[in-house]
Amino acid sequence: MKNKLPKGLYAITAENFSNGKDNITVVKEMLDGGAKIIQYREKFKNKLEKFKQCEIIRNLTLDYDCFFIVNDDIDIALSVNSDGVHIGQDDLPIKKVRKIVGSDMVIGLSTHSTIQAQKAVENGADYIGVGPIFHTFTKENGVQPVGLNYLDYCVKNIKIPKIVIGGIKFSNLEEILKHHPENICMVSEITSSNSISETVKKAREVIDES
Ligand code: 3NM
Repeated sequence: MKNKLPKGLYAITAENFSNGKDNITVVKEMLDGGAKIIQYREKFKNKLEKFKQCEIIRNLTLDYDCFFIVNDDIDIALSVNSDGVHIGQDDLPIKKVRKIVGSDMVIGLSTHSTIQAQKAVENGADYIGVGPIFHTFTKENGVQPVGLNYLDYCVKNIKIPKIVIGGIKFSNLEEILKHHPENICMVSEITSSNSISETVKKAREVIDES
């Protein structure tokens, strides 16, 4: 049966922005704070290192009933049996990814324009990333902010779940929530906070109450 992405806060690892904590520690703290979706995103480790971390995280997320998504590495996603895989515009086309992962695994695609969002739906993505809404230091290749107009377009026209991302902080969260997207992602606001579990808890409260 097809996996179903929960609504609400979508948490992502970012070891470089985690005050020296490794991904496993970060994930444990996110789970303690009640995270219900965690994406493993890691751009600086080799395949074996990533696989080993994902194996551990898969088991932790199962214990906590948390949806687990692997970024970029379809082979790792399959080998640890994650709930989903997230890919970008320069990765394999969605239809090819679907053939590889089968019908049950959730496939998410980052989008940065209306055309990309429409194509994602046509090609069978299960959700799209919508961003970066604001300026972000966390994404390496520095895509320019798309702004709130793009979010507004997606909310009105794109029927699959939208994960809003990029420069989202507690200071601009209310503005994002006014658009009622299914999911919201705050990366560095969570990973670089003093208490990741407390920050996840607070973010969930604000998002779930909206
Ligand atoms: N993807 P922060 S922006 C991983 O727009 C990622 O597709 C983006 O990090 C996209 O919350 C981004 O720290 C980084 O700004 C977001």
